[in-house]
Amino acid sequence: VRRSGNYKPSLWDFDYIQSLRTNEYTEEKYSRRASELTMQVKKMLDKEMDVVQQLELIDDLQRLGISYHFNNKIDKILNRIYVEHKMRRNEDDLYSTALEFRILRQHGFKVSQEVFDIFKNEEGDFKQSLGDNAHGLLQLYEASFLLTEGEDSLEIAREFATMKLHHLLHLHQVDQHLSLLIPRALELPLHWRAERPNARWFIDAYETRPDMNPTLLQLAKLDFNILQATHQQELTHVSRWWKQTWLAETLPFARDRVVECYLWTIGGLFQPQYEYSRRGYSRIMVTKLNLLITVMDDIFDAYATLDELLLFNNVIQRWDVEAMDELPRYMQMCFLALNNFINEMAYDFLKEQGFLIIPHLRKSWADLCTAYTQEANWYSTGHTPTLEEYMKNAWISTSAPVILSHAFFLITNPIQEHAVQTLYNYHNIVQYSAMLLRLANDLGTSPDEMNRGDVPKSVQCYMKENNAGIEEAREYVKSMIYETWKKMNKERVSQSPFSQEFITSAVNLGRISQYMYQHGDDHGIQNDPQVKNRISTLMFEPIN
Ligand code: F3P
Ligand code: MN
Ligand code: MN
Ligand code: MN
Repeated sequence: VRRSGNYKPSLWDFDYIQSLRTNEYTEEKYSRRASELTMQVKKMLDKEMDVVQQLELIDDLQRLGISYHFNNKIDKILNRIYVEHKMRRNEDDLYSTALEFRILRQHGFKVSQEVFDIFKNEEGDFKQSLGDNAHGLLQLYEASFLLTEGEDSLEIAREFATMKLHHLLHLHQVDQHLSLLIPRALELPLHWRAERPNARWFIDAYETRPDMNPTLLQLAKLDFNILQATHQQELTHVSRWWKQTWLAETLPFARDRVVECYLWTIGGLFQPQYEYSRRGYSRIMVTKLNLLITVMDDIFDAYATLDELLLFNNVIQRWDVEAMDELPRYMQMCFLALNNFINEMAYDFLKEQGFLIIPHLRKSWADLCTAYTQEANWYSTGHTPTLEEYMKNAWISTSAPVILSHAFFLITNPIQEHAVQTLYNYHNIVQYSAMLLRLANDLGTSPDEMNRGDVPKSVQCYMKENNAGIEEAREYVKSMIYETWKKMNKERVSQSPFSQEFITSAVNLGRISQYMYQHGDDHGIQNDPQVKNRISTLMFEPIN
């Protein structure tokens, strides 16, 4: 019997998406104005000011989503602050200590957790007298999420700050601006948040801040709107491709999610960049990839019979185009679309960098389908694996290794053979990114997956193994996310053959996963009434 996810049609139809082609923010007068404002902010960054003020400015630029214009200047400033930091005696101001710690660590500088020792008593607990310092506690809270495994002091800092912040909110003892920021931080810390959605939210919050800087605000709004227009152009492009493949029509059981697939791409994989050509191409390709992944997943999870998918997996393992004959028509459509896509990407790559990546791309798909098939076998035999056994397969079945290996070839130039090999050994950075996707996905999608019939997910594996209830299991999965971030925090600043941009992409894929599944399942089921609004404000509505 074929199952179905009962997915609803797309929230945005083809004509609506095509209508986005004309957006006034593509006009040159806007980019000219943005350049002027950028120059003004550069001057601000050059001005003499206190370390704290400099850090606050950098923090605001980052949260507003415009720091990418100032990467060089920010690096220089932070290098200087870091050198001074090592000479300075630890200060006893919690706010500035935590702010400096977080910003420096975000940028890969080595700062010891011991900077917080001064705020602790003899027993090693944070001093109770800090408990009404809301500004300081919020900074401490955000800073604590940059911890790595074994950093107990930061672990204690997080517990202390979380408790005290809840308490202050409860007593209504925070000013208006903080009463916006604190609940949001408690929901998800800044370090776990995807940049674009966060910028959209923060711009509104910043506008209400008594000491906000109008130049920053103007630039942030304008830049957001210009980027949104660029993204819309790319989206219309992908949407035409998707229409031409006719896959949504051929596979009516599958999710038809062009906009959402594009959102994964901008949220997860790319720092904002203007130029259409290079970045635009990469974003378009990754979005096509996401669409194909989503459809393949629905075939394996729900629609195909076990016989069909074993056959399909066989063809994919050998990448045997000749053997396509044996497949049902809907699988032929899907496989040929995938084959064309890989060939297109490999052709462009061959043209630009002169070697053939077809075997690599195929390999990542073969691994994905092996993992899919494992899950289908578990499902068909009614087997519930242990959580460990499940996770060993489930991080691959997220498709994150497929996404990151394609992204690798799209954003790395020139490519070193050594890096390719490391990539295909599925380096830690790939694995942790995939774990975050898997765990967040399971929290968001498993209720519907269990209703429809699907392999037990992490939540269910934990329940069975520990004879636990669902709430306990969900809490455990959340703690696994926290633990994975600790490992990620170490890995993202360790030596590796990967470019900084690729590493950031892997980290950001984890972040956008947490965004996508924060309110349930924004990608597939979409039964949260706010989902359409959430995506529209981000993708379609310019900021006034
Ligand atoms: C891997 C998933 C998907 C959504 C698509 C995500 C992309 C393209 C990054 C396939 F996250 O969701 P689903 O919940 O169906 O995955 P699963 O592995 O649980 O079947
Ligand atoms: Mn699925
Ligand atoms: Mn699946
Ligand atoms: Mn899922």
